[in-house]
Amino acid sequence: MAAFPQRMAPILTLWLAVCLSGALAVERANFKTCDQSAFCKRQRALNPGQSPYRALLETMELTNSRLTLQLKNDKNKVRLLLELYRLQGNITRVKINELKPLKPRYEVPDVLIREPPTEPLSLLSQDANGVVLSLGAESQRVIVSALPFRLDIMEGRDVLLSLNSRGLLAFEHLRIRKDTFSYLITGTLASVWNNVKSVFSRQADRETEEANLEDEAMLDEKDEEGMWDETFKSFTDTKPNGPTAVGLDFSLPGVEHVYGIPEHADSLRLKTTDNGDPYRLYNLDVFQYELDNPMALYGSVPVMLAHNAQRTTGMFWLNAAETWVDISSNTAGKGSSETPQTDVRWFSESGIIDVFIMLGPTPKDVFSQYASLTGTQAFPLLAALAYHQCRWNYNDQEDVLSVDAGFDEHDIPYDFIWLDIEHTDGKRYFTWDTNKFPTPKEMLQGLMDKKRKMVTIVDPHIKVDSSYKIHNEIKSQGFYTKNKDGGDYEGWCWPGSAGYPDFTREDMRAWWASMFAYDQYEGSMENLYTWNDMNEPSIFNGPEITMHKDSKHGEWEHRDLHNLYGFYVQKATAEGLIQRSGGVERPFVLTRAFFAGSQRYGAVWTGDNAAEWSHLKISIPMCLSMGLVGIAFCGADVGGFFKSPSSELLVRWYQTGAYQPFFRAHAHLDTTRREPWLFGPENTALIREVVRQRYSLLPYWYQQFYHTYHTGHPVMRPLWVEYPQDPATYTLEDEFLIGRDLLVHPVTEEGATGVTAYLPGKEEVWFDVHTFQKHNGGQNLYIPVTMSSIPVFQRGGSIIPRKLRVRRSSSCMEHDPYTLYVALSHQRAAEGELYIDDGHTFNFEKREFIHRRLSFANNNLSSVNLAPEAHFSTLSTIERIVMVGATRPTKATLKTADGQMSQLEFDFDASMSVLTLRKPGMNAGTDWTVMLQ
Ligand code: NBV
Repeated sequence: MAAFPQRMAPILTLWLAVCLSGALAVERANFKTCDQSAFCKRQRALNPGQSPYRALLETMELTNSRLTLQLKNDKNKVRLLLELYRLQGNITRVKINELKPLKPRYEVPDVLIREPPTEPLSLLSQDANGVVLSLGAESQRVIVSALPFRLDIMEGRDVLLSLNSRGLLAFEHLRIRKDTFSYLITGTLASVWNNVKSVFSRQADRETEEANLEDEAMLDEKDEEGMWDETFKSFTDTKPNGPTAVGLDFSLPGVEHVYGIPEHADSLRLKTTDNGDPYRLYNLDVFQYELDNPMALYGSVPVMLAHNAQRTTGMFWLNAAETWVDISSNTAGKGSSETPQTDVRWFSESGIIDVFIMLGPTPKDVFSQYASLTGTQAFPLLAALAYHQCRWNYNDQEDVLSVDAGFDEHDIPYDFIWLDIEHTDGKRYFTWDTNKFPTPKEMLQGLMDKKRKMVTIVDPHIKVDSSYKIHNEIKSQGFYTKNKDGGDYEGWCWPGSAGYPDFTREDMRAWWASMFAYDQYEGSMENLYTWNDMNEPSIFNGPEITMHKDSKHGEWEHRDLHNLYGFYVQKATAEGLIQRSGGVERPFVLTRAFFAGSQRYGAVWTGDNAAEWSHLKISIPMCLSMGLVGIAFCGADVGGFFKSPSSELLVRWYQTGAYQPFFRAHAHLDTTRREPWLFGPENTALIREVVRQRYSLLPYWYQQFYHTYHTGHPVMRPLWVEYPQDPATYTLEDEFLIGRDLLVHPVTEEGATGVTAYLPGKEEVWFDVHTFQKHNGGQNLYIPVTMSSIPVFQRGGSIIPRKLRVRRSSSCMEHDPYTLYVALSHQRAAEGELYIDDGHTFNFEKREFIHRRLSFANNNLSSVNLAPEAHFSTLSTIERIVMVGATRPTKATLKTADGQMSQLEFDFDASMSVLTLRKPGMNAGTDWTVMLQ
């Protein structure tokens, strides 16, 4: 460990930056550019051209569902093993590893939900140039060309995607350092011995002359700077395994638009990277991040979607090491006479190449294909979709009580109040500062009495303190991540010197989960949930504010799995919350760091944004990008974390956040207080109104999350997901859809007097949800706005359930009646759903729910059971039906499940064509029909 004053330096800088945060700027020098990352520089230095790899067709083996063949690098003679699988659901998996690595290379565990089921592959033809395999349905084939090696995935005569067509497959094989003396200094004796042993045993296997020649060629390779160690600022990264990077290029003919690979504070449509750094995926705590930038942020999902009017394709690069992604396009900035093509190149510091090509063809097919690999969004508690009130920090119990009372006083609903790091005893997580929070259970009980909940923060840095139970247990069980020399890794974070539990270990995760038991986490109760912050992991005195890459998780280096650390922290925490209830209750865990598959464990937020208009705007593409790669439960700090928002910005942020999946206000310790009632009565009223809009729409949000849990389709969607053939939607990022039926164009410009929203679909009609005004689809619509305006439109042809009796929390509204909003299409029809369960347990998995199909056709509105084998009962009734785009009936008759008929009262507003059926009163879980005459 570095000396104390040195350790303090980054913290001082951090604090100075926080306190003087007039002008926000990321400390760019803390983070590597591609040029400063040795493997990135090496990979990027390779230029497209003829690949040195040839496919050795004579080594090909084809079993029912797996093709293997060797690839040989003609320059260094090293052989790789290519494996190709056809997976169920139109997915092709390509794995490339060394044929005989000196020791195993890291293959990402725990991210795939199972070993993906395969489908038969069949050989169509073979000659000296290559082989052609059938990919099953839809005339899809894969062509493996031998010299040079390349792979083309075809449909009919069209190339959908090519691998190594630009010859950039680059696989740095494991090797023994030639300069053994310096190797002995930088590496450990043990790893040298292991390497030597494995070379000897490999040598014993060797029978052919050729193998020896290969070794000679390997030894001929020159070492370059940065291969065996690398220094960045004052940090030296030792690399006992030498260079281990892997890279591959992909070409997408006909594609101009690519999306995904979060997390970046950048546009929804990814930019070409020819004139700057590639997009970086390396989970980092980037203090005061900059916008419109490919720099890495807190989380990484190595999934990219390519889209054009004919097809959507996905690529999932399953590698958890530091990864960079280059994008280039032949049409960028040029005329459109050429056939467009996008070229993508991925490279990672270690591990293997393991890539899943999801062939769509629709956007929703790609979502389902990806979900079949990594799972879907955990179905959240209904309350978690409501409003969350957070700040760093609510100071003490009294503060919590008074904020809680403030919401009642100002008639604003909220469900969760959050406690940040200051609630603990000296940043010892799972404890309370007993001066400020002497009776946490009393506090929690008070909240519970009002059907409200709390979240406390539990970070993964553990104070090194022999009087701290958590530390002692982790230490004594040997659960800490180790440094390169085998001792417990220590870094500097909020508590001072801290250890970092090795969350990659299953036994460690099981132990961590057990710490959430009510008798372990003192002062906890059923209405207390968890927030995992700083889990990149953030280490103030570490390289790039994170963990040394040469630290160890068992046999593996941190380098191999860095991007998985935060995933594991959230997984262990969510499992803890499930276990404490005996498997009955759904957990709620918010995480800052994430990876592919993190959707299975809870929600994600976009970290430390700022109270600036540009940050409000970017919250839309940031959450849209996450939704495209499975993480549906995304939100940004409402109000902005750093700095203090003007009241206009705060109101606009509430109006935007209320229509994004995770809706939480949060603020930095040094900002002035900003509970919703502190900005004068007018602004309080504006905030109250929009929070209430969120609450009334919770039935629809919940239903969307139920769907995403089953399908993997995002809740907050770019318009092109629903209108894939409309190029006008491809770059839109100032508006979005919630599910299929609500279009939101929030006001994100200061002083705006109007916004122009694109209403998609020439066949569609859209209704303003506030005025019921009708607009045709397929047009740009100018909407004048005032401070109270939030342009939201309901698609004609849809039915949306709402609960209009907003109360102090969502749980208080459980048994309240529904109002159905039926928006008619041009054809005078509409469809929707109603999903109801208990809102908090896993009993929905035992089919304890109500799922109804609501439809309007031929003047009849009816509710039928979509899940006859499911059972649940509700006290909620339908108290009102509002039909927009309707005509005046003479009579409205309700027929209920028992065959009873009754006449309904109604109003008709001819100016807006709105028919309101009053008090039909039937139970929401039953069959019924309303007939209009
Ligand atoms: O725990 C304090 C903060 C938290 O409020 C914020 O939301 C996190 O993103 N945390 C980061 C650590 C310090 C930030 C300067």
